[in-house]
Amino acid sequence: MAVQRTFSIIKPDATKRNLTGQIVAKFEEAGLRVVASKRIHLTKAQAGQFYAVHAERPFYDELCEFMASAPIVAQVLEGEDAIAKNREVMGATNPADAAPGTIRAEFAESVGENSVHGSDAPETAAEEIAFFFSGLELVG
Ligand code: 3AN
Repeated sequence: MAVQRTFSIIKPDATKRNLTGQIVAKFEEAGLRVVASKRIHLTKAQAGQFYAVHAERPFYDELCEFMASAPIVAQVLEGEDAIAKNREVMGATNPADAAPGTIRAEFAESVGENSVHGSDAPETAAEEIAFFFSGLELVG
């Protein structure tokens, strides 16, 4: 399996509870390296643009409101099989279903406020990285 890059967000529920370091430690323990990172406070419109793929879902408005409710930490993670590895470390979307030791099992508050986002495929990883980071920020 080749070295890949994936995109990650540490969500508002986690930044508010000062869990950024503990979540980054989970990535690093899994062999993922943070090659770009920025803490930003999205507007609701920016959150809506990022999650446009979910625009028809019933939770879309709530999701955009939540993502704009406090700062997030947007990151690019690099490693062997990084996309799948990150999804594994994150755990299932609903923390009630997340495997023990995963980020969502340990930290997520609900299916909506679930502490982290991670790209689900190489195409979305490339799009999501480009949404948040310019070429100059990706020399890592
Ligand atoms: P994942 O983030 O695990 O890939 P998706 O892509 O199905 O999950 O959902 C994107 C985001 O939408 C989730 N991380 C979560 O914050 C939110 N979400 C998903 N399902 C629900 C739901 N039933 N109610 C509220 N928010 C949800």
